[in-house]
Amino acid sequence: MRFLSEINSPADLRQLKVEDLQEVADEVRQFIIDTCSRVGGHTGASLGAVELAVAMHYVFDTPRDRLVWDVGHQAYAHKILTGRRDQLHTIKQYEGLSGFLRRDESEYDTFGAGHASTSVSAALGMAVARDKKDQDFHVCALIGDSSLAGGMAMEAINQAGHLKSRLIVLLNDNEMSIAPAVGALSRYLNRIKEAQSYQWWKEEIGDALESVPGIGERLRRAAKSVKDAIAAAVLPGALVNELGFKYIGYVDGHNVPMLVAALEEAKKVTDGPVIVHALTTKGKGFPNPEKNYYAYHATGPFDPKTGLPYKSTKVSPPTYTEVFGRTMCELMESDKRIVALTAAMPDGTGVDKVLEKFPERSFDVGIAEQHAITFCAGMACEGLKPVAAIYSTFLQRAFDQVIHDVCLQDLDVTFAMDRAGIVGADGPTHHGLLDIAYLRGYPNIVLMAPKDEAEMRDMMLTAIEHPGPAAIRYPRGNGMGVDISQPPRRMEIGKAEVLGEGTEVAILAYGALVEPALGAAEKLAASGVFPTVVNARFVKPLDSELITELADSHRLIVTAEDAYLAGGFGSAVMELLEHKGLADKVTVSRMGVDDEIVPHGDPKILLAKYGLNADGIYDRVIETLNALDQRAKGPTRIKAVK
Ligand SMILES: Cc1ncc(C[n+]2csc(CCOP(=O)(O)OP(=O)(O)O)c2C)c(N)n1
Repeated sequence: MRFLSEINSPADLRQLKVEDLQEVADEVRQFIIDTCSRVGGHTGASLGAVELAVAMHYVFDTPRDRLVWDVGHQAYAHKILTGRRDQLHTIKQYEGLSGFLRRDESEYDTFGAGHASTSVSAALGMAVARDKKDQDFHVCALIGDSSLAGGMAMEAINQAGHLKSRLIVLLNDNEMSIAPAVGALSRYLNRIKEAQSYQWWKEEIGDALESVPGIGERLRRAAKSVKDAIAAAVLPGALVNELGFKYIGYVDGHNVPMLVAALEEAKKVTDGPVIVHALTTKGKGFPNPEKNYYAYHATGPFDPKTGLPYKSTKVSPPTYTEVFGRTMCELMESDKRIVALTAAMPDGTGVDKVLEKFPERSFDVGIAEQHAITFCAGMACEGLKPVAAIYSTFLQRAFDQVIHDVCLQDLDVTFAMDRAGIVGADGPTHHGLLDIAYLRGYPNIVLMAPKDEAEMRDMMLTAIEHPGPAAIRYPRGNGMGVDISQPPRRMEIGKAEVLGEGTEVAILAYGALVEPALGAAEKLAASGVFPTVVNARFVKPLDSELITELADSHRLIVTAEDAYLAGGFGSAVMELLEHKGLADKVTVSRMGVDDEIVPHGDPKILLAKYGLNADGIYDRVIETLNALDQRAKGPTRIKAVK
């Protein structure tokens, strides 16, 4: 590494000559490949943005100038250039670097990210604050073409044009989301690329860009004439015209000198927002001859020479996501009213299989969770049965649409919330810990969580056949390996399942916590405690008859969930007991995630940290029983086995 080993901050980068920057980018790219081949990560997304990161840190006086990255998954080069090179191998691991951006990780991470389409709003806020405080620095938002189509980004563009704030938006256009980009905006960007007049501009001006000085003026003139030409010819009412943005582009997003020249021009625009349109290739330089940018977006460890993933010999049960896709296909076969939705996560949710099999009855709406839900509501008004497969964390975006557009009108929409619970490496922006709390407060929604993949199939049928709103939450990763060959069966809504009858203690587990509860029960038996174990299945409606009986016949109820305790399943049980006047009759001990932000890392480590495994439940039962005995002034009866 001729340059990179000496670059410990962007200030070091800025000492170099423009001619050297392409080599710096090559070294950064190689560093990402070497590191991600060992530890995995958002490899392809980051490889596509290497030159953008180099050019931005060269042109802007970071951290004084503010760079705001959208999502942050593509920012590995930014991390490398901002003093985190030697920690990159810890990325996404417990106590290592975050896979996204965090203000508390670096002063160069001006805005925390993980969810898409936030950068332009945040950057506009910074630009407005700068102007109000009479300060003078640049603000540049970097956003991908798919994130630009997200509702928030569009709203921000709208306001930026209106305010005429000095703001730079660098568009990283690779025609990809995680899957190929969808939507009219994507088509619109393609039209810019295809515009004849623009090709002329590119040829005419492209070469000149590399020869300093004097580029700036020509580029600006050219950009203006191109803007006018495109606006007149192909872009009625679009971004560069009606919305008040200046347009510079398009630029080869892998040519650092060209990017530097374009960003230098953008810096000179003082009377309003400007968009620099860079064309990039996702996965640029990934060492796999098979061009599969979709697969490169994020990778596990791979062979750095061939780019091929290291194959695991372990045979694992199908993931919940796979079971969802397969079951949707079965159910859609027999009920023509069912339609499937994803918001830019076809493979992540299993809707990719449905899109293949039923292209007319399934939709990828892009990064547009809010629209997705109201779109579902509209279809439900006309008698269809939409199933929206959206990660628990991303459905947070559409909270009001779930309530106002679906639940309030009692519409028949099913929410399939993948990645519920602690997701692991993606961390705090992606944990699905809130869905119980944010959905449980509404009167008419049915909420459920399966103990395994067979029960998930039954729940899918149950939710879809239920004529109102219903939601299923299920975890990231593999199922339990149970038999799923039987057709799904309809379940009785609000009925829990008693898995083992015992005395004194009842463990009520929700969804993914059922298995650890059974593990804890086995361990407790060895200590002479024989708990009743219940698979709660539903948090709304709760099985109030069973829980009332348990409160009557047991001394302690332990609830377990992989969610925030506040407003969660355990809270629902306590509310029920209070409502029934049984709050004093039985002690309730709730297990879940307490009032703190859960970091990123291996789910096993994180679940253990919060006691959400068999050992943790075992410990809680023993501790609470002993505390109850002590309170009753009896001797400590049970010694914990370690
Ligand atoms: C609100 C939200 N929905 C979905 C995602 C999942 N997601 C992460 S990156 C990504 C694709 C982003 O595409 P683009 O903005 O074009 O950037 P690229 O990865 O192509 O560089 C998606 C859908 C997210 N992070 N946030």
